[in-house]
Amino acid sequence: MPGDTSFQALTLDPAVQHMLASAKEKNMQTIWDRYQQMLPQCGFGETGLCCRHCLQGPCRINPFEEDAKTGICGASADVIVARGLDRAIAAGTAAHSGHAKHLAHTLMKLANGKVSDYKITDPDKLKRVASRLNIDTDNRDEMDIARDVAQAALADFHEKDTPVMWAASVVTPGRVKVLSDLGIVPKGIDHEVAEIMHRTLYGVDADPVNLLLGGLRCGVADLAGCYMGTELADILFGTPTPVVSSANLGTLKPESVNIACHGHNPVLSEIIVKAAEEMKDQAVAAGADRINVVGICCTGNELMERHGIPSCTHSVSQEMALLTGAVDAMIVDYQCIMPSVASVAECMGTKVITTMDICKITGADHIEVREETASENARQAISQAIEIFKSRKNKPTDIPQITNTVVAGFSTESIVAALAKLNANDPLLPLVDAIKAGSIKGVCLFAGCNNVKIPQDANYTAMAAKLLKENVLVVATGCGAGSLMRHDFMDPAKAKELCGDGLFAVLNAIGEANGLNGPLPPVLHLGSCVDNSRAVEITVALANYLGVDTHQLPVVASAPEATSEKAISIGCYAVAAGLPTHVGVMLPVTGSALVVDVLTQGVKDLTGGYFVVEPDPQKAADTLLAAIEERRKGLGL
Ligand code: NFS
Ligand code: SF4
Repeated sequence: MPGDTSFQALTLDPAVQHMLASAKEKNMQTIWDRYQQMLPQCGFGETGLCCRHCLQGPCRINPFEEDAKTGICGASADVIVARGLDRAIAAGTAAHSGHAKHLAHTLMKLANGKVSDYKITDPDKLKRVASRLNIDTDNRDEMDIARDVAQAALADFHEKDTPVMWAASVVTPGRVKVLSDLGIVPKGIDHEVAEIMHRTLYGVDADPVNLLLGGLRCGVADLAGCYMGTELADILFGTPTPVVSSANLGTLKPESVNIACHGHNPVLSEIIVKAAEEMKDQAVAAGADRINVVGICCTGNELMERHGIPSCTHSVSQEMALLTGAVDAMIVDYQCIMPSVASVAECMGTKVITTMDICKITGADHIEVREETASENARQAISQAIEIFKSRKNKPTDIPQITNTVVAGFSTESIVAALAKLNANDPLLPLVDAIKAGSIKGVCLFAGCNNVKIPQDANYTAMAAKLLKENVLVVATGCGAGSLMRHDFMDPAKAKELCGDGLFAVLNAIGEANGLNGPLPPVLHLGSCVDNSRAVEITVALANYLGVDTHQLPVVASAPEATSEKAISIGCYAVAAGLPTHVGVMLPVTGSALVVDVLTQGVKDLTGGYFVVEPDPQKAADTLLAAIEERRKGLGL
């Protein structure tokens, strides 16, 4: 089914174009309508020149006028902008690490015999992580090791004498020194978030550079939260291996009970998947052929990478899943869930079910899911979905028949295993050789969201297309991965067409050596947003292998359609790791020339990394290619 091309300016995804036409017909409001109503957006907010950090405010600084150059307390534009950015970094860090802390609690409860719905799925990874944390693994009971790992994870949240382990033990030795010399090794993840709140309070830190360094340290704490989130999820639910799946709205099936898992934490979605398998008979008794679980946003990535569960849609198009009329329940945990889904669901006669104490939505049903009773809670939610299916089964649905083939599930472990088929003794050598020979020029990580200000997927697809042709190995996470998968960038059949010759030859050699009878997909799916840790892990492995530091490698990152504050904190740790990091949406910092200068230039002298803010995808790709070339030269390549 083709899309409605009159919506091309809003989204490149034909399935979403189709649903936008359908929304218009139904006279239903979407995020794109609400964006139009919001225009023109406030220029003070846009440039970061609005402060509400005390009750004397709000203060705003007009960059074009002489009169008010400071807020009422005397805070300059530079200070106001830096404080605002710091709070965004803290919010992103709190979210990623909140997700990781949730997993740490689950692991602890498992080790203490308090839960029966969870198990250690990857004991080898448990041992590897434990060893890296200097936890003894010899002849010890698995649950004792798990308890120590969970203990170490929880200990990383508060201030202590030793640095945050999930930061200090995951970067190169050289990077530890760089970060220590700058005083930006985090002391505790929660501690850093709290300290940002303290220093950005009325009348505290009024030195913009000092504020930005504090923000960078919080960004390193965000790396710890993400890394911990990935590792604990792999231990509990399995480390991804390549898996064939599918994406887009066509993954919804009119004859099935469709459950969309939306949000982030596999602590919830894994249990939904298990309970859905067990409840098939109830669905069949209700007249369905089966229970069809699909994912939205990062939960979609988590389920896809571990189980090959299809991803329905991502980020700005989440309302579209409900508009099909085929979703019987959208079960959510936290983060990136637009409150509007509850009203769309109500109009469509379906349900949004919230499950977490910290994320309730007016108009949604709430079923509190606790680890101790997870399976029972999940069954309750699925029963509701089956009830809704009963009343909708004979009604028409409007599902665009568009699906894309996806090969997902690339973890560091599975990539190394695939490379080992080319060289069992020295798996990284074939990759390093390809980089040295120039058949792979460098690596680009695409991360982050879609943003209503940008035609959905336009920047991802334009940039990835260009970089692949230039033989840059492209990896992707989060809704960036979601975007690229909905445009066939994760379909191995498209590798020849999309990749430059050098890159294709490498992807093909790895695919053939692994018995795939063809290449790996053009873009490698590394997972959800916390799984940006996998990109860091691979980069650090390459740096250690070559005996250099991460800022010297031809590795770059891009969040071309960023939305969430989480994307900002991720950008900060990419910069702290030394990567040129592109953002395709203006950050609210342009009100301060000094802050812009530090982020895009000054920080280079400190970490080697820096931000590139460039809305034009072609120019952005060129800038990243130039950065890759510069680094290749630096390495003598
Ligand atoms: Ni990442 Fe995942 Fe998507 Fe953006 Fe939200 S789902 S954690 S923040 S919108 S990529
Ligand atoms: Fe205004 Fe200063 Fe208060 Fe901010 S902290 S609202 S700039 S008086």
